[in-house]
Amino acid sequence: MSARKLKVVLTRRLPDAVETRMRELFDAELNLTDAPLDRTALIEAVRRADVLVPTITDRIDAELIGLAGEQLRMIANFGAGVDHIDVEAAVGRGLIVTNTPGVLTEDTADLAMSLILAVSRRIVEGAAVMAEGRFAGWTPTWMCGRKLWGKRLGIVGMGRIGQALARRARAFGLQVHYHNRKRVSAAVEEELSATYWDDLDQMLSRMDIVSLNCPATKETHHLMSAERLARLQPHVILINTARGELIDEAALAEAVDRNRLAGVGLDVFEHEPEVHPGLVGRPNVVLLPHLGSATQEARQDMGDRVILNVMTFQNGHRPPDRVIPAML
Ligand code: 8YV
Repeated sequence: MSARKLKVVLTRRLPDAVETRMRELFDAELNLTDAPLDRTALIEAVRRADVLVPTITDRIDAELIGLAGEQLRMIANFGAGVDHIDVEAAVGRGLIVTNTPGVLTEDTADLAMSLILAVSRRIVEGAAVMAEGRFAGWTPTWMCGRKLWGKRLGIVGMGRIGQALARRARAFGLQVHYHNRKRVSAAVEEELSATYWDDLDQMLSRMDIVSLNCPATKETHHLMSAERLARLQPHVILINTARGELIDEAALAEAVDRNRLAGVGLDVFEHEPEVHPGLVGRPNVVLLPHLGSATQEARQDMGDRVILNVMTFQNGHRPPDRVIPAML
C-alpha cells in the first residue's frame, strides 16, 4: 500500500472521538452538516473517495457503484445491516465491503426487550397519563396489560441479536422459540432452552409475542405479509427492531385497525423515516425512531470498528468484518 493517506469520506457525522481519530489516521472528509448526502453529493463522494463510510441513510446501489471513481476501494459501513448496499455489485467491482457487527448486539437486544415490556405493560400509555395529569387514583381494573412470565416468545432470526434477546427473555420467564435459516448449535439451544421451528408459519400461529431479528434480504422482504399477519393469534404482540422492510406496513396498519393484534412495538419502518399513518397515535402501538444501537458506547464502538476495518485494509490485510454476498 502506498504511503499516501487514504481519502476516507464520511457521509454523516460520527461521534467526536471517532472523527478525531479518523482525521489523525486518514485524509478524512467529514460531513459537518450531518444532513444525509443527496444523490448528487453521494455520486461526487464515490468519485473522489478511496474509502466511503456510509450509514443506513445512504442508498449504495449498483448504479452508484458503477459511477464510482477508479480509486474507490472500500465501502466501510457504519452499522451492522448492509441491506442499503448492493454488496454483489460492490464486490463484483472489486470493492471490499465491511460492517460493524457484534458491537451493537446487546444494545439492540435491550431495545427489543424494552419494546416487549413497553407494549405488554402499557408503559408509554401510563407515562402519558402522568405527563398529562390524568392519574385520578389506583383502580383494580384500569390499565391492565399482559403478563410476560410463562408466555411464548417466537424469535425470527437467531443470530447474535436474536440470541441476546433470548437471554434477556429467559430472565423474564418467557419460553423461547425460534425460526432461523439454520438451526443454531445444540449448546446454544440448551443454554437458551430454545425450541426450533423449521416451519415459520407454524411457529407464528402459536406464539404470544413475536420478535423480528433477521436481516432484510430479497427473501425476507415482507416476511410479515398480510397472510402471515393473519396467522398470528389475536392476543399477540409483534416487535420489530431489525428492518422495516420485513413487514408489509400497510397490512400491519390494517391488522391493527381491525384489532387483529394486541400490540405492536416498532423501532424500524418500511419507508424510514416515514411511518404509516395508521400506526401513529394508537395506544397499543409503541413507535421508536430507530434507536436500536443508539447508545453512546455502541456508536463509539461502531466507529472504532470502522477504523479497525479501514486500518487493516490500509495495512494490506483482510479486514475483520468483511461482508461477501454468500453471507447474505
Ligand atoms: C445503525 C442498524 O444505527 O447497525 C444497524 O444495522 O440498524 C442501526 O442500529 C444504523 O444502521 C447505522 O448505519
